[in-house]
Amino acid sequence: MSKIDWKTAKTYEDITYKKANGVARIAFNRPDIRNAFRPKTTSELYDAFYDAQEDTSIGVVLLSAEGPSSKDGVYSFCSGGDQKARGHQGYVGEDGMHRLNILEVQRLIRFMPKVVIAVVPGWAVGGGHSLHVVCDMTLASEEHAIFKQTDADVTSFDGGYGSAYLAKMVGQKRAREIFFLGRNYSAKEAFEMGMVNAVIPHANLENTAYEWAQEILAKSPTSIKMLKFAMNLTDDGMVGQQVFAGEATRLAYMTEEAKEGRDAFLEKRKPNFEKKWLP
Ligand code: S0N
Repeated sequence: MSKIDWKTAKTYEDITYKKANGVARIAFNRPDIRNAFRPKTTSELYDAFYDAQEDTSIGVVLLSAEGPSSKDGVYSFCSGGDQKARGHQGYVGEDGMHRLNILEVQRLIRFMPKVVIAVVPGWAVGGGHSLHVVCDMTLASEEHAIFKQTDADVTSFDGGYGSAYLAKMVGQKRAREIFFLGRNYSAKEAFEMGMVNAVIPHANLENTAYEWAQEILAKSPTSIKMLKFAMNLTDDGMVGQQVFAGEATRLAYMTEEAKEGRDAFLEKRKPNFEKKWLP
């Protein structure tokens, strides 16, 4: 495959953000501290993901990471919350406020009408592990990806998608093992557990993710969106129903009935729906 023609979409301090041929690539860029996130990082992530959601030319988002570390050559995806940015009430932003906004990033990934693929070149740890869990799919470096949950080591734990949804993915016993023991798992072990879609030789990781994205982009956008929301629905309760039903309403808006309902109101007359009660 020829080199991907990534174009910088916006410049940030803690992440990089690029686009090419319908694909957005958002990448952590703090490799010397294993791509840990501070409140600034999560604000930037939210901004970039929101841009990708709103950009109608984008159908797939890759969440990845720059690296390796300039200090020791180690690759990482993300090591979760920056422990140096942690105060008494949580992670402290530059404005001195304590913020928990990685959960807003998780919700944007979960509810955006586009496919998000975690591209894991190295360590996926703590809140970084939870992020890969909440993405629609995960591709992992055969040589360098390591999956690990340290939430219970540092008393900074994800009781939402990171744990409870992981249990639906890999099973209750495995999820409890991952969180209660905090061991390292290779890409192959993560694949066998069902939390990784494919294990890819490191040199081909990014190109493979881009190829997967191109395959998805060839599908019907409405089908992909409705399928994502349908698969989310049963785990997301009333919010899942709201997101799915919103799209049903959008489809209903496109019918003759909807046009008639709107026009009748505006023209102050009774609507004529032609009584077509389809089976
Ligand atoms: C990633 C690990 C396993 C890598 O080990 P390795 O290769 O031996 O490297 P180290 O020598 O340990 O690290 C290299 C340098 O990187 C720094 N560093 C690494 N991780 C972090 C980090 N998370 N924060 C700050 N610095 C980090 C090291 O200090 C070292 O720096 P130097 O060279 O200067 O010594 C290993 O590093 C590791 O275990 N890291 C910690 C992982 C961790 O515990 N993360 C936090 C887990 N919790 C969360 O992420 C919660 C997320 C969250 O925010 C949240 C979730 C749910 C609800 C609310 C919230 C919320 O917002 O609060």
